[in-house]
Amino acid sequence: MTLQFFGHPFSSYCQKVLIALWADGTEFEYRMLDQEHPENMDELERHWPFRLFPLLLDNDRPVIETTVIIEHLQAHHPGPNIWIPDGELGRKVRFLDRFFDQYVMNNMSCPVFDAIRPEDKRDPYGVEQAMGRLRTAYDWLEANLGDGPWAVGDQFTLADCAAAPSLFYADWVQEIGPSRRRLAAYRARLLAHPVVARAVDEARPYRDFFPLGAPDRD
Ligand SMILES: N[C@@H](CCC(=O)N[C@@H](CS)C(=O)NCC(=O)O)C(=O)O
Repeated sequence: MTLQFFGHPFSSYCQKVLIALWADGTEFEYRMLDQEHPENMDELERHWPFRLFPLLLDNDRPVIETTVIIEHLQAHHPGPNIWIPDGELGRKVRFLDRFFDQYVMNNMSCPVFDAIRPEDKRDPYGVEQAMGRLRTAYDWLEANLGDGPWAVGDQFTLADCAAAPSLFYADWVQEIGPSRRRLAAYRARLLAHPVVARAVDEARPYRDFFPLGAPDRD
């Protein structure tokens, strides 16, 4: 098999890439990063000593960073979706992809990873800052997202691949709430998309892993 995907179903960044792979119907071998398969983590580390995932191996060539992986898929394993359109629309997609990764996903991750640190290594100030930035991100999205259905209009793109897992988990950390109507509706549309629903379902058995406690919904 040409493509090997190293990842875990509960990981938000892994879901970002899985959504693109599944939406295109691209075949790949799933190299699960779990305790039953230590050889997969060893191999990931050989390619990427930061041990961050997902990682894609394409004919033994490592492709790293989710945005770059999806660009690589579009260039070398294209399917029906155009993940990054040309021109101005593409620049908007790239901006929103960065926005969801940097301002939603990473701020959402801060309290999650803080909760699994030893108690004397926790960073309440950093968590407070991240939660504040997450609320700012929500307000910015509420004011700046269009009416959809997707991040840049009619086309499901890289920006939506980034948005789906980041908004899914972010709402568990800090509720979007009914006052941010447009953002809440966008999250609901994302979760109803068949490949996003698949990502949520495949991660469902691992909800006990969520360090802050997964809410009883979604
Ligand atoms: N910027 C990276 C982020 C990857 C990332 O942070 N992945 C998380 C999983 S969602 C991870 O590997 N966490 C393990 C760790 O922090 O040790 C990307 O887009 O691929």
